[in-house]
Amino acid sequence: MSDSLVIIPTYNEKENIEKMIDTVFHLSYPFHLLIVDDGSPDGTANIVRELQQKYPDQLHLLERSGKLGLGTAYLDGFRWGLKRPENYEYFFEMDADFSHTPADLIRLREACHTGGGDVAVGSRYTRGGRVENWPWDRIALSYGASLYVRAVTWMPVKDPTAGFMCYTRRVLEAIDFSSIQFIGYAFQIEMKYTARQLGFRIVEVPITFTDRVLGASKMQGAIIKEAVLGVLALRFRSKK
Ligand SMILES: Nc1nc2c(ncn2[C@@H]2O[C@H](COP(=O)(O)OP(=O)(O)OP(=O)(O)O)[C@@H](O)[C@H]2O)c(=O)[nH]1
Ligand SMILES: [Mg+2]
Repeated sequence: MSDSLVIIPTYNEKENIEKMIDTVFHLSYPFHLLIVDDGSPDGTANIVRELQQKYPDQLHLLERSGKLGLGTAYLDGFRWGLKRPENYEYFFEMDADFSHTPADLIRLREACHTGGGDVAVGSRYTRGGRVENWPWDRIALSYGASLYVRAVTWMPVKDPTAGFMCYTRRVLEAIDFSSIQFIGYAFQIEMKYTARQLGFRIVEVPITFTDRVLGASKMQGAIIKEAVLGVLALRFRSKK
């Protein structure tokens, strides 16, 4: 049994997925894993299915028919996890590409379990946080985005686009998933913003974020556009 479910959305992550799964299951805390795969043409789901023989009770796979986006992958994962008999208390978001260090899951969990957080953010831009191996223009875009979000929403979170997260059950149960509209970076902002509006406490845990080494990025212009316009929409919505 475990009280913690780590959700990893995947799209063409065959170079990373096996090592990621093995790494998570060798951590000193017994996390469970749910991979949400969107019919990856490279066969990522087949690798997961084989590993389920090795980790039958801990490793789960949710398969969707096509590339439906990161936001709905997480929402489907949360819905799946909330109904499980394990009665998970902590739900984590993490990328498959090792940009997030799996051992930091333990620190995120602690920030909620003993640190008083309802939500914990693995933060690049809080004191002690870092970004490694990113070209300067990518850092500028990401850091600029965080300043923009804070200016528009006044949300006191230094890394509002972060995708390395721990949500407690009470937060996910309070959020109306059908009201969540965005799919990319804007999804990450919208979830934090919604949690905050519901009065939950968000704590930041400094992390070192590393650029992916293997596999291809799925970042697209449309995701950036959604975030720029979506943040304004969030603010406007909250004033109504
Ligand atoms: N299920 C699912 N997973 C996705 C989708 N898009 C991206 N992912 C996964 O989401 C995680 C983050 O995607 P990345 O491509 O690393 O995006 P990113 O971190 O914004 O971009 P990079 O920094 O360039 O890696 C990875 O585990 C991807 O495989 C999607 O549409 N569906
Ligand atoms: Mg990545």
